[in-house]
Amino acid sequence: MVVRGHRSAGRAIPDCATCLIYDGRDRNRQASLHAKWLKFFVGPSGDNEIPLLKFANGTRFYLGFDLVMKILLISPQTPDTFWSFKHAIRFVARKASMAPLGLLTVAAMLPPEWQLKLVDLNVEKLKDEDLRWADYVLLGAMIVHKDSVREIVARCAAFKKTVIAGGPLFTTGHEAFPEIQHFVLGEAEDLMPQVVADIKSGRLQSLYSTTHRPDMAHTPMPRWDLINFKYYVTMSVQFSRGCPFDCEFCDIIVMNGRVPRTKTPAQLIAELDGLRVRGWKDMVFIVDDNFIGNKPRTKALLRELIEWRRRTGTGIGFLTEASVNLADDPELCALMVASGFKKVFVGIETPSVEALAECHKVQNNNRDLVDSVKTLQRAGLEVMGGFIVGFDSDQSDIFKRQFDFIQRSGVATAMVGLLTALPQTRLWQRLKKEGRLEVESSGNNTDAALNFKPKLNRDFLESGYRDLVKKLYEPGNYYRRIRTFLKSHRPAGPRRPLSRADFFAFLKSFWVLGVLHRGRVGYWRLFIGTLIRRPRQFPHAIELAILGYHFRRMAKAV
Ligand code: B12
Ligand code: SF4
Repeated sequence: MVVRGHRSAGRAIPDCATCLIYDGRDRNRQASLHAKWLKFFVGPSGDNEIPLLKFANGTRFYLGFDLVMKILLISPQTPDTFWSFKHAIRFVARKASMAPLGLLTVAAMLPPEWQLKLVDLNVEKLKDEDLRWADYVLLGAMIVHKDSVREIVARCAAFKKTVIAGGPLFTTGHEAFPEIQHFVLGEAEDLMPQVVADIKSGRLQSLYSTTHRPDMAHTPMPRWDLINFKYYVTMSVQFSRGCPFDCEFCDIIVMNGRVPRTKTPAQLIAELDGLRVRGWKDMVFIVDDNFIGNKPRTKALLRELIEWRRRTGTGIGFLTEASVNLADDPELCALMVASGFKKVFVGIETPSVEALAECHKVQNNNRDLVDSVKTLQRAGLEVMGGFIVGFDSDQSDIFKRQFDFIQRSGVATAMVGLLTALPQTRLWQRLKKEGRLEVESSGNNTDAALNFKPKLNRDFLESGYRDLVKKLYEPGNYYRRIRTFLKSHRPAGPRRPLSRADFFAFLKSFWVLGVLHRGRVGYWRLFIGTLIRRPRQFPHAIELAILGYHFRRMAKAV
């Protein structure tokens, strides 16, 4: 019989899955291949195939078969921290804040005929039968998942399953996982064809990596079919990777580079449409490193998004991450708001100009940061902010300065973290050179644990950090911040229809925040005040109140 293969001196070379069936030299491999599903196919032969049938008109056909692999994709458990939103998620009866987009994207790079199953440990348990079923396990993780990763890998080992690991955790530190045999480091687009070929041939290499940054125009549409939307609060998509700035502590530029690369607007809109036709109506997080890294392309996308909204009448709203210079571009802000953006996460970091200079956050320096935040709020965007304490130049008054700064800005969702040296960043390299690097980062910059020797006294810094976080989320201060925000915020752009989940979350908040919780006075003041003075902002105010409940629970645990 003639099979598809690579022609060499008139015979098929056993370097692809098909031909391995005939490769009697490797008894083990042959036995395992018999246990797998096969996909047969007939097709017109190209130059590389040996024809099975030849018709009189010269058309030639070949018969081939491929292995249909069973791939288990696992997303590890995210610990409960500020970022897990665990206590807020309960209000909307969902299980996790976001779906694992990295794995969903990698899944789309596998042959479509392979059988895939995705287990996100944040929404379901990993069953023994899942592991038994799988031929290979694909694991995607960030640093904060370390512990969960070790547990998963141990379970895979017990079932003798081969693990292929990828994602930020491994890209920046795969050496810490000697128990894993196969890694895909960096962006997977250019590497997966080889990984797939090697899986088929049973000759997986231990390391796949490249310094080349793939063109995102070739990134496939995520495999939404692998997840159940009802478990998640937000869906995520990605338009660009990379950021033009060069902040010392940032590992994004280590992983994704400083030249922003984007998908085409048509590509992103197809992804959003994929979500829409599957019934998604809620928020979508555009998880770019910096959504405005390449402003002309962002504007081109936004113009098409506005048109897409008009055409489809979708109620989907957006949130994203961007640098603070967004505030300098009113046209960009207006386009974002008109296309349905409601929130933007901005790395505000610190009121200290010395610290901004130290970490090379040039875009934040030489401006009034509170004023920039207010500009964005007036444009119709809620600003969520990242703040950092623990810079070398920080003085003992930094906690008070941060507190006043955050309160004035009206940034309700203030993610305050201790400076963390993430692997391979410029900060990490500098501290290593200075002999100040102590332990690996836990990946969670809100756990009050420094991984380097600070200039300020360690205990002072760690306890000052804890006090700051507690004070920020203390009900009186938090509700005051929401009110400051509501005063500057001018709701604009398409209105998002309230879902059933929103409605139930409101009802639940009446009971939990308005009756049971000690911050009930602040809650009712916000509730009644907003209803009377700013009815359009009422749902937003209650949403923030619910988030505050989560932050307060986490602050207590810090
Ligand atoms: C969305 C997001 C989250 C979500 C995660 C939701 C989820 N289920 O995935 C939430 C909000 C929970 C989150 C939380 C945190 N996050 Co986060 N997050 C992101 C963000 C913005 C997008 C991730 C994403 O979907 N990217 C899009 C996909 C397509 O890209 P990707 O995941 O990198 O995948 C590509 C490759 O890595 C690779 N790949 C990925 N997985 C796999 C798997 C296999 C098998 C293979 C072969 C390849 C592969 O192929 C993909 C395509 O090229 C990234 C930044 C970014 N731009 O990536 C940060 C990022 C991943 N987060 C980060 C951090 C530090 C955190 C926090 C610890 C925050 C903090 N400062 O404390 C918390 C941790 C959670 C906690 N409870 O404490 C860091 C990770 C650093 C690291 N080296 O691990 C990043 C890179 C941002 C940063 N620099 O700070 N985060
Ligand atoms: S602006 Fe944000 S993504 Fe860009 S380098 Fe700085 S911290 Fe990293």
